[in-house]
Amino acid sequence: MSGLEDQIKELEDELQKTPYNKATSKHIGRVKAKIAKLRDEAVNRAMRSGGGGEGYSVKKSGDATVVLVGFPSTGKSTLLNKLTGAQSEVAAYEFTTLTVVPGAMEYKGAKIQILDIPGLIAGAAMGKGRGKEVIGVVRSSDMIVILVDVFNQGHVDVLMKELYDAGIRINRQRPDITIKKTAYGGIRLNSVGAAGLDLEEIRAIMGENKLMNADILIRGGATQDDLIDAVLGNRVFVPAFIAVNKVDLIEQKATEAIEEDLSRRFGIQPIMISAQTGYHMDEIKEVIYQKLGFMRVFLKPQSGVADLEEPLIIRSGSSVEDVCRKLHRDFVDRFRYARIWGKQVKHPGQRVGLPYRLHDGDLLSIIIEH
Ligand SMILES: Nc1nc2c(ncn2[C@@H]2O[C@H](COP(=O)(O)OP(=O)(O)OP(=O)(O)O)[C@@H](O)[C@H]2O)c(=O)[nH]1
Ligand SMILES: [Mg+2]
Repeated sequence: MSGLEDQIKELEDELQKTPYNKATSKHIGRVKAKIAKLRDEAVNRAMRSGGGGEGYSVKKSGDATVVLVGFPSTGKSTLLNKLTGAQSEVAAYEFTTLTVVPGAMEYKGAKIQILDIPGLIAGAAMGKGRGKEVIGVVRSSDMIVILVDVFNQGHVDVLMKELYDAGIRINRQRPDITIKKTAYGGIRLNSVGAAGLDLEEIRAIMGENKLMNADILIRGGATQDDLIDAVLGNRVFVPAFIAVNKVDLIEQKATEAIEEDLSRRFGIQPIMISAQTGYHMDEIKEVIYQKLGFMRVFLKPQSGVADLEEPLIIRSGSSVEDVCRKLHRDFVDRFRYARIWGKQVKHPGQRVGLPYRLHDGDLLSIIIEH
């Protein structure tokens, strides 16, 4: 163990022993901020360290990228092959996959890229195993499938911790916290709704990060961890779900017990699958599709009738610009304006620009220069 890890361990032990209440909240805030800073330093150090160095480069393609995260031999490659028809090597020994293997899954008109990666192990966030390379790929994905097998449901806890340590926040909205450094005036707090933190706690956390003067705006409440995340930055917020593989190897009753335990402990309904037999493959595709969020947009040519048969499938929240990019690389440069018909427009045929965010079922006409 490095000195950094020892220090983190010591502080974590202290945190465990301290109950959170009004009297201890300031101290806890300070300890948490210390841990987060040390961990960031450890992760950065691991990321910078040499030895096999450059990390993986994967070309993103399709409408979204989903990454399969799990311990070695849980069946990531088997699952990738089943979902996409890719041919990632499968074997009964650990660390079969040593690089990133992409596959393409088409579902309900969406093209979803799925990435098979080397197995993750405890300590990955600090660079153990192929942690350094793997974490980079996970951070830049649009969704994470946390894969364990029926004999190792406890791996979910380890994987969650590794992801957290690597600055990856799962199934959460980014807290709405704005920090503006100032020249003087100390730490000042403004909040919309209850802040959830008192000024003393905030000062303790900011002070630990050498921030003595700043205006802080919290909308919709925040925890100490949220504030620490905001101070340190560099956090990614990614949706995820748990899949439990190899259910063909145990009895139905045992499967149900695992399902119940995981959904109770993590508040996420896991999906029980067998990548080998193909059990629940349509279900997992549907979960991926639903969780990523897609919508349909109908296109109407500048002169002509709309194609109401075949909608364009794009991520929910996409803008007119996103659609232009998808249709043709020139469209953004040659774009003049667009017209929208739909439930959310002010009037039928409303004129909009590139940043306009579309809604499910919108009818869109793009006017370009010729
Ligand atoms: N019975 C059963 N075996 C499975 C299932 N999925 C995978 N396996 C087996 O489990 C072993 C490991 O599968 P892989 O797909 O190589 O696992 P991996 O997660 O990619 O492993 P690494 O690349 O080493 O990280 C192989 O022997 C597979 O045949 C399943 O659903 N049921
Ligand atoms: Mg593999």
